[in-house]
This record gives sequence, C-alpha cells and structure tokens, in this order.
Amino acid sequence: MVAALRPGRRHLLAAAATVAGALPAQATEGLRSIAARHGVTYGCAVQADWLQTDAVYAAAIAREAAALVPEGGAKWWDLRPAEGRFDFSALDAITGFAAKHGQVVRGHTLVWHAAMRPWTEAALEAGPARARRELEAHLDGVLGHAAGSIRDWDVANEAVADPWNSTELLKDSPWLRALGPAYLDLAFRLARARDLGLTLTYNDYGCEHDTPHDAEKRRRVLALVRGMLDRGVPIDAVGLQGHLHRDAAFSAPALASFVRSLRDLGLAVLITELDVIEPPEPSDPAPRDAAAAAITHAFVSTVLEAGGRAVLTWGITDPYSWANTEPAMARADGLPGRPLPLDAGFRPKPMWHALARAFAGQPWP
Ligand code: 9MR
Repeated sequence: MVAALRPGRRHLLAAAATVAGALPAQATEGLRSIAARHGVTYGCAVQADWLQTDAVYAAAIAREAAALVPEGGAKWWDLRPAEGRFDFSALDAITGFAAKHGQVVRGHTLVWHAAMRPWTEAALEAGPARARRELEAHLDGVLGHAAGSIRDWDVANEAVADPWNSTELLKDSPWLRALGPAYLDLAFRLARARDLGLTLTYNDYGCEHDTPHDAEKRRRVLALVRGMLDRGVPIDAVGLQGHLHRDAAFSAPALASFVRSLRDLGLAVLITELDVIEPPEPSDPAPRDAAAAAITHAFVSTVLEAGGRAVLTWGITDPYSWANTEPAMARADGLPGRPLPLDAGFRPKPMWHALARAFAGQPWP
C-alpha cells in the first residue's frame, strides 16, 4: 500500500495530464489568500521529495499555502542520520521553495519521543550528561542553520501522557528517561537562549474532542504549560494537532474554553496538523466528505473564534496523507481515506470549502 500511494508514477502521470493549466476553475484562488483576507494564516505539511518531483503537487502547495511545515525533514531521523552529522537537504528544499513562493515555514520538531535513529536512542541511554550534550549540539546545529528561514519551532511534540494508558503527566520517552521531567523546561530554555526571537511552541494531539480522554488530555496540557510558565520557562504557543476523528463527539464550548484558558496564559494557539480520520463506513464518498467538512468547520471555527490565528493541515491532497500511506491507518474496507482539503485529482473537496467558510467566519450549511 505504501508503495502504491507514495509519490511517483501515479502523480507524475497526473502532473503530465493537468499541469498545462487544467486545474479546476474553483481552485484558482487558494486558501492562503482567502485566509489572509480574514487575518488567518493557512498552511500545510509538505514533503521535500514531492515538491521536487510532482509539479501538480508543487503548484497546489504554492497556490494554497502561506505556511509550510516539514512532515519529515526537520525530525531527528532526517536531520541526524549518523552521529556527528547533520543533513539539511530536505529542510533546505522546503525552506527554498517557501522563499520562492512567499511562504513562512514552521519547524517540527526539536524534541519528540519518536523518529530518532538507533544511534540517537543509544546516546540518550548513555546518561544525562551525554543526552544534554546531544540536545545542545542539535539546537546549535539546527536553530543556527535555520535561523534565517524558520522563526517558529515545535520545541516539544506529544510529551503529555495519553489518559487511556497512563495516569502520569508526561509520556514515557527516551528524553524523559535520560533527563527526567525537567527535560521540557531545559529544551525550551536552551532554545530561547540560542535565539531570543523564536516563537517556541508546544504541540500535541488528543485535545480536540468531547470525550473523557480528550478532556483529561486538555487538563494535562494546561497543567504542563501552566507549570512551565510558573517556573519562568519561555513558551509562546500551543499547537493543537487536530487529527480529528470524524464521528467522535465534538463540543464547541469545551474546546473554546480550553483555547481561551491557553490564551489567558498569554499563549498563542494554532492548529498544526489538521486532517480527518474516518471510520470504515460508509463507502460512498459524498456522505464521508460532508461529515469531514462539517467537523472541520466546527473545529476550525471554534479555535478561530476563541483567538487562534493559524491553521495548518497535515498535507494537502488525500493520496499523500499519512492516513493513506501508513498501513496501520488503512480503513478496514480497503478504500482510500479522504482526510484532506484536495482530492486525488487536486480538486477542492467539501473540506476545502469548509475551511474557506471558517476562515471567513461564515456558517457551514
Ligand atoms: O505524517 C508523518 C509520517 O509521514 C511520518 O512517518 C511519521 C514519523 O515521523 O510522522 C508523521 O507525522 C506525525 C507528526 O510528526 C506528529 N503528529 C502525528 C503525525 C502523524 O503520525
């Protein structure tokens, strides 16, 4: 499945068929300019190889997005392939594309429990002094390299424990094991010390829905950032990933109250990884797209009304989404998921229109 849906032939053929100006008429104005008219920044996750090999994909990213975030490319896995070595090739391709198209880039992510090579995991297991040295070297190398192109970093990603498998505040992670619970404070302090002007963001999932687990996750995220602020730790923003579960309960008041609590702490709030994960039924695309659009509109409108100002989707077109490329995410009925604003032919779906209406403060019919 991965091979079938990874970039390549299918989309290169699509590129050949449509690149000569045959994009659908209704997509001539991208979400980026619709959002900008209403004071909102819209963007999406991108992958460097697709920007370089798929002309239709690249054109869609240029048209739709004012902000880019590397889906990979800025994780330890990509930046630190071997001990003592940095590889900025994917990141540079993305920041280069962004510079050419007047887009800003968010960095994702400096500290995460996942996406590290075995050498990094071994280094973190070698004790706190070694772990701190690696973290400092990483921040020196990465923040220094990207200082001119990335001004907003997810300093930490998904550090809060999941309520369904832990009663702790922090998730088990190589960083926690190496440096103890103060590792987050340390990462944010070290990042600020290296570059006073960066926006330092904490990013997490599982805060979106009206379920007991999400309510508890919201409580934990608030407790984490309140504690950091009480300790004088520099943190500027909280990213709500927004991997929505299409049929999970949603409450605008519950989410708005969470966003306002973060805003009251002086933190910016943004949506960083929006997409809609579907259950396996029904198979007809029309009701699926309608339901995805409805929850997208409710979620985005709520965050914007409560003071959020930026919205990034986790990709732009369905076939390239992790919901389709990762076998573990596959629908039980085998049909491709439809999690993103554009379909496989780069045509706007109802989700695209839901975003446009949410940016404009218009209701969803
Ligand atoms: O979508 C990303 C996928 O292509 C990568 O293989 C994976 C591991 O690096 O990360 C995925 O992105 C995740 C993001 O970094 C953090 N939040 C959840 C995203 C989806 O798993």
